[in-house]
Amino acid sequence: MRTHTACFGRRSCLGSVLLLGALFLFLRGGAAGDDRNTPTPKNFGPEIFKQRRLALLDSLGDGIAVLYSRGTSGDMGYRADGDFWYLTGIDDPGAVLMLAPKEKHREILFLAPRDQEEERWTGERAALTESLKVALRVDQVERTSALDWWLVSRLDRSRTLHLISQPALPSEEISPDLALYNKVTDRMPEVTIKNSARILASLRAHKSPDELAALEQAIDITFKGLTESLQLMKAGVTEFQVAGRLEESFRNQGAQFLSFPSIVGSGRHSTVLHYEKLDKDIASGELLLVDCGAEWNHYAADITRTFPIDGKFTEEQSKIYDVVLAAQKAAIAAIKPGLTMDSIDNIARGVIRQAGYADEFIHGTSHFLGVEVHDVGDYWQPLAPGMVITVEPGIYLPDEEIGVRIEDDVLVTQNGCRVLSSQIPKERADVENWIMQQRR
Ligand SMILES: [Mn+2]
Repeated sequence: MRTHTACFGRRSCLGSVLLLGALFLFLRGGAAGDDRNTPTPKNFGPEIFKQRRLALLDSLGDGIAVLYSRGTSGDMGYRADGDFWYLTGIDDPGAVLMLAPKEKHREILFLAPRDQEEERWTGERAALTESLKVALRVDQVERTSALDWWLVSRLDRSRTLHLISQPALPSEEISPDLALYNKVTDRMPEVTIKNSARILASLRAHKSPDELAALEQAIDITFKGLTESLQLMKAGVTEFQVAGRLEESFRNQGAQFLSFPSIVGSGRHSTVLHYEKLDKDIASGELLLVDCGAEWNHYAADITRTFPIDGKFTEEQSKIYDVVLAAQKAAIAAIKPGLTMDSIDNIARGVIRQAGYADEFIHGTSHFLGVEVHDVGDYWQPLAPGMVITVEPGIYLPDEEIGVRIEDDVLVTQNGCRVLSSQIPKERADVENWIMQQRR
């Protein structure tokens, strides 16, 4: 599953977040917002990314790894993909990282060439200077035009090319690192390609305290956004208006990006899993399902709550809600190191099956969460402390226009787990109170 990172706002012309911008944040060690409601951004300093690269270098042992920034350009500029951002912390289009554990220059960052015409639109790009090298904590910075030379001259000594990005599916386009490796092995048959993607995935799956703090901030912003959107959530309002209030709140709190496009579905739409049209007027008596998440410093929250539009769940809605909540709680209660994603799913599914709704729970219970909303991680390996997953069972009854999903973000700890989103009400009475308080 790929993450789709949505963003706010509109920008009419070329949008590239410049390396200079990223450096600026590095050097300031976190920019303070001037709005009193804005939590102080805690952007990671370059040392955190350095440590991640060192951990990867240690695990690779020898050989060479090349990683391309495979981000997306949107309204808010260029955003690196999860792997590249995790290792470098920079959002710079065209950047390439080379890691070579046994070489003198173990970490080289290649940046796209400068273009004076382009820079008049998008701003000045960094020059290759000693201070840039120091600011990025790498051994060398080069232009991408030098990549061939650095690679070939090193392949004389190290004959292994490590694939560290997640392999693409057969139907997807081949990744640029593997495309490069294939060209190399066509020309240098003595070189071999080794799949080392699990190493990076495993590093990313184990969250450090800094990462957990960012994730908790993202969750808290999401909670406040939901609270604010409740003020607007009533019959006659259109789904996209609720989404608008929600996302405006995220942005006012300093979250520039969404974890994914918000899902705000009322009535029958509450039963559509990835409902994105949001064009329906919300009617009295309906349920409203909101699945959303703010992103904070590249970490994505992912929360779902289901609300009764009139402020009180009907008897029928309550019946379904209670089954989903019981399933979610049973799954969370079981989470501890050693358990697999599959067994968590079985526990939630068991509760729903017993209530007679086995066929109405039509998706999986959990996914990994982190830099991407569907984060990397091994779905068949036992869970370990530091991993963060979602728990999100649901029941969908289109004919009754009842869709209920309840989703929390959960950290696996030494002895069990901790719900990172425990401040967000989910007991039926608490949800009703939450709505009532916002509508006073
Ligand atoms: Mn989710």
